[in-house]
Amino acid sequence: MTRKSVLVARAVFPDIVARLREHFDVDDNPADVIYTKAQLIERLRGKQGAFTTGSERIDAEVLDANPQLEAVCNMAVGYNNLDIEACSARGVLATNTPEVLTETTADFSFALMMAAARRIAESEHFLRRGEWTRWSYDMFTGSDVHGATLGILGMGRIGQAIARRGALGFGMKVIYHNRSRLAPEQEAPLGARWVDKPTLLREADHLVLVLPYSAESHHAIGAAELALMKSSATLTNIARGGIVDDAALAAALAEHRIAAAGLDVFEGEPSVHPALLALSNVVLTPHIASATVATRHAMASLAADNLIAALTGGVAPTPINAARLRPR
Ligand code: 8YV
Repeated sequence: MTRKSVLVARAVFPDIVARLREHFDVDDNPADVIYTKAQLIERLRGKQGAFTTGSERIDAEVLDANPQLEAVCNMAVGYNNLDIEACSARGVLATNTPEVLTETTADFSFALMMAAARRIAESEHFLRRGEWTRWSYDMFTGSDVHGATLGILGMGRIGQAIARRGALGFGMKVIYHNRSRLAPEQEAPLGARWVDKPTLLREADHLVLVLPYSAESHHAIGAAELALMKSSATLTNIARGGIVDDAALAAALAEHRIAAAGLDVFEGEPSVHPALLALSNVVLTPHIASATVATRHAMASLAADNLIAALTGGVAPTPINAARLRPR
């Protein structure tokens, strides 16, 4: 059997690239160049497999220019950068990396939520500016996380891991909204209650967004939704940019219609809406919810497992479209 070729589209752990080299001819990207679409199409020439991250868009145009492509393995749980319908129609297997990042991203949602609620970034900047000269009773007073109502929009694996932390670790009352309700036996240990979206927005003290990005979830939180929230509430987004209307959020924060926000993802990232950058009641991080060494390595390893299985006649462990794949 002739050796297959794969593109590793971004820089990743050297041991992962080395493992791929045991099976394939590998074109990797240690300089970590972000390929334009034309460069991506060119780089994929003659390759049967692609190891991608959220920064590569694989659409019909890329696939049609590379009909030899058999598998696209994304190092991310979210896959809005992949046109799954286009992949399925061309018999291209797409895979993602669920499970391995669940607990790490759930941890990070709490880090952001607590930083927003307890004004950690804002007060740290104040201290560094040398403005801390005395104690005062209301200096950087925020809102409690323990015992508060945690609202979760999107209740997949990560949403459930966040609920578990809230209920068991912080004694929070957990409400959630999701298209599909959890079974009562899943809700019970989380103490979680399904509510409709307006109720979620009205009742949450701390709202966390963990739903996948799609045409339906675009601007799921805009001016109208923000208007329903408590003025003391915080909003945390670890899901995807575009789920929140960033301009509307910046306006709500500036007018203190909600208290604070913690954002790890942005519309048009790595650009960040300038109005958000100008505000002190928002904590901004550069899409790092899954960024622990162990978790990023586990993600890369799972993406490699998928690629190796897909191109060597095995069964990819975490396929997205295996059931919908058109035979090649
Ligand atoms: C990734 C993520 O770091 O898994 C996801 O969906 O958003 C992050 O964990 C990012 O997408 C890079 O691939």
